[in-house]
Amino acid sequence: MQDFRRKCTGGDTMIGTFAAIPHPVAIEVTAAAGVDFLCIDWEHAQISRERIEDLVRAADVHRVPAMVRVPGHAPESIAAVLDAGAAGVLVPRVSTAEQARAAVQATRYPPIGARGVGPGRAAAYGYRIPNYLAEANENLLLAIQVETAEGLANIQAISAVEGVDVIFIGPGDLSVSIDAMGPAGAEKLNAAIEAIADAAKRAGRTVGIFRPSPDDIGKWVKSGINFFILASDTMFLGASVAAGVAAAKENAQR
Ligand code: 3PY
Ligand code: MG
Repeated sequence: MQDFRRKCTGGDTMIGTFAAIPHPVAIEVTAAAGVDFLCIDWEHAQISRERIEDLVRAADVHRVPAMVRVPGHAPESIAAVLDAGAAGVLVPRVSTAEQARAAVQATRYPPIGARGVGPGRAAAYGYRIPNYLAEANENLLLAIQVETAEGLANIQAISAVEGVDVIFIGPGDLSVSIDAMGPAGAEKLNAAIEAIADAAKRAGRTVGIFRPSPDDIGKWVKSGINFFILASDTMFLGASVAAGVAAAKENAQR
């Protein structure tokens, strides 16, 4: 668990998935299935703040790092999930270096950042504050999403911000923002992804991306991307039910 950040920034290929089902059972099933990490999706799933702590706790049972995608840039949201014991944060829609610096400030304790100290679950409810303080800046992963035309334009300045570990590409939002949706936009979208990955790598950042399916992971590894969020628990559930029902119906015709 403690080596999550070291692995992500050290070049290991990391395969995680989004957790969108707000129940500890779904977290346990996913964690037991062999993912390298989980990313609880507070941006796009209906998960309450209190429930996030229970989901992190369920991942901890399996010793699988659980980071959280926060709903925006508010330092209070970042502090809340880190205090709950999250292994890191994924901050969506970062489009300027200033926003990237604000994410660093909210994630890191002084002297690097300005995160407030509190007796949350991460610090054993106060009993381990000194120990947590000594390790947090070293262990917590900060990933920021570049997924807008403005972020693409500012990628060099964003990548240069010290304290950011992972530049994570959101192809869905990016395709909408740069008008590169569907098969017709594939070439433009791929060029934008490559441009972001190149700039981030040159600045020494780890590069991550969301992929809805495992089919092209190898292609992106060759482009220097090593941090993947593969689909989500809801997507895996839907695909698996659809495939099972289709196979049963086909079998029933024989
Ligand atoms: C996107 O594709 O926009 C994402 O945010 C994926 O995580
Ligand atoms: Mg997005």
